[in-house]
Amino acid sequence: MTIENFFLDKFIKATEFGAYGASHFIGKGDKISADRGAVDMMRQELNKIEMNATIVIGEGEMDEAPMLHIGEKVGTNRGPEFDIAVDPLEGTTFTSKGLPNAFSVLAVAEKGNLLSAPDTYMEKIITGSGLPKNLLDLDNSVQKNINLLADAKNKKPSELIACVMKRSRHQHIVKELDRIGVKINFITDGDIAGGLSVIGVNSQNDIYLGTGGGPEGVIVAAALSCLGGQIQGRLILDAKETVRAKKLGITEFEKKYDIDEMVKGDVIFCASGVTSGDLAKGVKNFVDKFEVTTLALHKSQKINKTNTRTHKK
Ligand code: VTB
Repeated sequence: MTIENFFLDKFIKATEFGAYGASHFIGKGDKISADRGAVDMMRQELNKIEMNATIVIGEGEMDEAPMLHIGEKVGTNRGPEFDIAVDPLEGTTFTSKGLPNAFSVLAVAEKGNLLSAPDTYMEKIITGSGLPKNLLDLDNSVQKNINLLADAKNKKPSELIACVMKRSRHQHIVKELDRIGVKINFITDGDIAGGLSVIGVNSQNDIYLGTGGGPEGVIVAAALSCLGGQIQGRLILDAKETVRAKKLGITEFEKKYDIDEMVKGDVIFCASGVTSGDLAKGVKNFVDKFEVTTLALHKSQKINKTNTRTHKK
């Protein structure tokens, strides 16, 4: 089964309006309002779509904040059954500080085809296309993974480039990469864009590694499944989060998920820029209209396009 073509445009509209909702708060130092602005607009658009959809990746569960939460039903309640992963504002800090690389993003699959995970941390290793399946492993040493990747890419380890989010929890990774002579491109936030930086023949990076958000892990997996990349992820769950994970159907708490276990079947992925960045240009606000740019992927239709549109306010 595939997701019908006409849905792509409707999901693009959901992230376009999500981005617009956040854009009022660019540079205003208020992460919470920026997030809420994106959530409200995205929800409004999702609820117009003729579908029977459930948020499986979102911000917290039922009893939390007025966010698009895990388990929330969206759509008109008529039509096909979808599972949706949302990050209405990826880069709340970027938005509040007026920095590049904030966007509104979602991924859609048919019911049961997206990993439903609590919003905890996830260890991740991400690589691009054209590599043997499941080449790298989170339980390998950094050295071993780099050697495997270098061999597969016919390069020397010191010719590889890694993307790492700047966090003290990544000290051991950085130390190892330095020792091997791998160049590191640090990001301060935003590991969806960081993860996607390994894609393409002229990709900026060869590998992304480190621990970031679990929701971001599933969303990037959805995009990677359209673009031919790979990810391995493992949720990091404390006692309380283990209880939440159980409720969502997770039974193996230390499982390493390969891309095919996070995302199955057809996928739609849309990311609309709030501030300009690697994936899309930012929102331009005019008096009565706004312009917004979206990276849109639809796996079964082999669609990979960047779309700029104008909407009335
Ligand atoms: C992660 C990462 C996101 O926020 O969730 C990060 O996946 C928060 O990490 O892309 P810390 O708790 O270490 O700050 C982002 O960078 C942006 O939402």
